[in-house]
Amino acid sequence: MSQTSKIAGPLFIICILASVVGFGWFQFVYMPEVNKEVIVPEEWLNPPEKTTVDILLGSVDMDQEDNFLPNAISVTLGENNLVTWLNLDGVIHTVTAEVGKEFIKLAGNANYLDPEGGEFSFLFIEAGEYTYYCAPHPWMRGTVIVSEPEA
Ligand SMILES: [Cu+2]
Repeated sequence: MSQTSKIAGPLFIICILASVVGFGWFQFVYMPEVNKEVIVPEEWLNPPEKTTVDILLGSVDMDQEDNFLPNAISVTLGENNLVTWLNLDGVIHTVTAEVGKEFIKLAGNANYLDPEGGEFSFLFIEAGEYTYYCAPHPWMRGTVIVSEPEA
């Protein structure tokens, strides 16, 4: 018997075992984790208070100090985590997200808010610090800090 054929048997068994373990992990650990439903408390989905960020008249002017106002806000889940941006300027602006999978999906570069009254709302349901900007006017920047309610 050659050297090679002596280790072929054990190697084959190790390969089979590794496959079984890998499949088991995929089927019973990985997939349930991926398919797990995220349970969001009812009040987080229907917060009693609204939060509004105005896009001020003249925001298109790079030298104007205020554009998103307030440009940094803090909200609490279940209280005021529905944020609405209202465009009061005479030109189109965007709310373009930099952080958060769902926020980025809904608030992209083409998330245009019409002049004089266009709005965009987003319900934050995960704590974190979210930044965004206006795509055509990238000096316009804002932050939303989302916190869980205190227990
Ligand atoms: Cu803009």
